Amino acid sequence: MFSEKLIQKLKSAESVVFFTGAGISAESGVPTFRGEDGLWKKFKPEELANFDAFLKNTELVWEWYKYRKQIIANVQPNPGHYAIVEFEKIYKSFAVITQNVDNLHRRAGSKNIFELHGNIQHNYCIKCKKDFSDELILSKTEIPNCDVCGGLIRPGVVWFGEMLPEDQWNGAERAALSADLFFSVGTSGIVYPAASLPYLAKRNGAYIVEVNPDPTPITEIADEFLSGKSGVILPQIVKIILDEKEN
Ligand code: BJW
Ligand code: ZN
Repeated sequence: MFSEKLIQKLKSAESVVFFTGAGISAESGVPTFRGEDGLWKKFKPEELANFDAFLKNTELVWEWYKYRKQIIANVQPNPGHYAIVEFEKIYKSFAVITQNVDNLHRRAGSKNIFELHGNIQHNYCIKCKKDFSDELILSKTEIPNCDVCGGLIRPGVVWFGEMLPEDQWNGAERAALSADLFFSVGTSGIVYPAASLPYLAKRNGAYIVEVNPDPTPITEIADEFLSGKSGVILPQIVKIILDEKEN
């Protein structure tokens, strides 16, 4: 079912990286951004996930985030997230680089995580940067404002046109550069600079394995394309590693 080459790579790899997108959380019940189930009220993510949209349509953008905060608070990590936790126990050098803001990798038990697009549980004032809890945000029906300076409170995520958190990006780049086995899982690979990481890893000699039900631009450079759901495929790969260890 899996190629000899992949089994060989799983045996010999010293540094493993998982690069994940919304698809890894789809089986938990978190909608993806693009594709058939991906649209919220017919808005494209590009229309809502930017600072101008937030200033112009604050209520609408907050409605979208509150809707997603509620979903995320009520779902659980799935077998794909848990399989990635197992990888971290097996390989000494290991990192999860995620574009997701849903915290499900951490809740599953992954430790070395780089969050490129922030975290939806984080909220902060756009003027004085004070942090606010979800409890407070979700208890209000009106647009949330800062109790210190009156500024608008925004979700602590990265929107289009905004820089990625420097420490997270630098860590992710370092991990991608050092990877000899790089998994790209559940991402459409169209949002940059995140989508540049598989190419960077490839240029530096990593073996690229993509897991996705559908091909993406990353498929072109992938050494293996494993077509299917991550919650099904990743536990099968973990089983292979554990079986090989026993023999
Ligand atoms: C499954 C599955 C299952 C389903 N199992 N798989 C032109 C060229 C290059 C770049 C640009 C450009 N014009 C503008 C840019 C820059 C822009 C960009 O990339 N735009 C492109 C769209 C063209 N990028 C930025 O602006 C970034 N910042 C930046 O570049 O800073 C420098 C700068 C500063 C100032 C001015 C200009 C530049 C920031 C990007 C921020 C992205 N933010 C979002 C929202 C985060 C907050 C939130 O969650 O609300 O991040 S957008 C959204 O897309 C979110 C995601 O992390 C991101 C990626 O989506 P992802 O995860 O790939 O999800 P989907 O839905 O697209 O795909 C799901 C996949 O799963 C599919 O393939 C399915 O098949 C698969 N799947 N079920 C496995 N069971
Ligand atoms: Zn403030």
